[in-house]
Amino acid sequence: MAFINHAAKSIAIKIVYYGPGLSGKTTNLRYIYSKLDAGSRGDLICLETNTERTLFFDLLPIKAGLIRDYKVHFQLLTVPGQVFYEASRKSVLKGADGIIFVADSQIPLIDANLENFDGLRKNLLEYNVDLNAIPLVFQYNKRDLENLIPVETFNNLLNPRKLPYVEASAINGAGVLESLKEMAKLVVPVVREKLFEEEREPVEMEEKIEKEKKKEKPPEIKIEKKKEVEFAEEKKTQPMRVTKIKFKSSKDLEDELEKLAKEFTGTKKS
Ligand SMILES: Nc1nc2c(ncn2[C@@H]2O[C@H](COP(=O)(O)OP(=O)(O)OP(=O)(O)O)[C@@H](O)[C@H]2O)c(=O)[nH]1
Ligand SMILES: [Mg+2]
Repeated sequence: MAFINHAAKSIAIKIVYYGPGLSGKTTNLRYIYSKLDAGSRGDLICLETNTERTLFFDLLPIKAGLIRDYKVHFQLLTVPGQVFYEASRKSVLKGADGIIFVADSQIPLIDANLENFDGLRKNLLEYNVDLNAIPLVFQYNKRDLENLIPVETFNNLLNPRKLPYVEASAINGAGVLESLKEMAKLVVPVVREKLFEEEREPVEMEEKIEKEKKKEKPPEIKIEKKKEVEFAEEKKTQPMRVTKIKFKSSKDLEDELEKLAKEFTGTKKS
């Protein structure tokens, strides 16, 4: 569930990049980082092993316009894809508002994709979240390589509900921003409804008036136009600044993630 701070008028939407090991999740975040100006994003936080593989997660906070007069921040997170990091993978999923499933398109990896996707379903269920009920976008990555799983096969196996999917080559940036935009299209209306419809419940009269208004014209998603999930794309590549934080144990992960979300939206724990 998105984190809202009424005092600071800000909302943090948590998007998790999930997928098997080495499918290109971290590469997505690095590309997004490189294309945003410093004012539109925070530092990239990466926890990698010395082989550059994600140990716990990568995190990138970015600004993305407004919902009503609330500033919207997306927190982009990756999970570690390697099989033995199941506990961390599950922790990172806690409170996710949307999932971008980064699949590896290479034919030998078909089972790895399916197993990982099944793991996603199970891990979400442990938080009582149904995979069918959460905003989900598929990214079929590494389309620049040869010997690829056809898109149709991917869709038959992973995406029978015909959700948005993007063919990508994250290493070249192709499809990366598109995947994020597809996610924003799905997740922003859901978050908006959850946060503001619930809040309006006690004010019956106001609600009725709102409903009447809605009948007349379709609901507007009020997002600042120039930043509307365009994420202020920059031409020149930004120098990479990566923050590394230390953990005592993977048990601290959930607390740390929550703390980072609050700090970014202007609330510090008192
Ligand atoms: N050819 C090709 N290589 C890619 C693409 N995307 C990522 N890679 C490469 O795949 C390797 C793994 O990429 P990462 O982004 O680290 O993968 P990951 O999903 O974060 O991996 P884990 O954190 O270990 O789960 C790196 O060598 C990338 O350069 C792509 O679109 N095409
Ligand atoms: Mg990674």
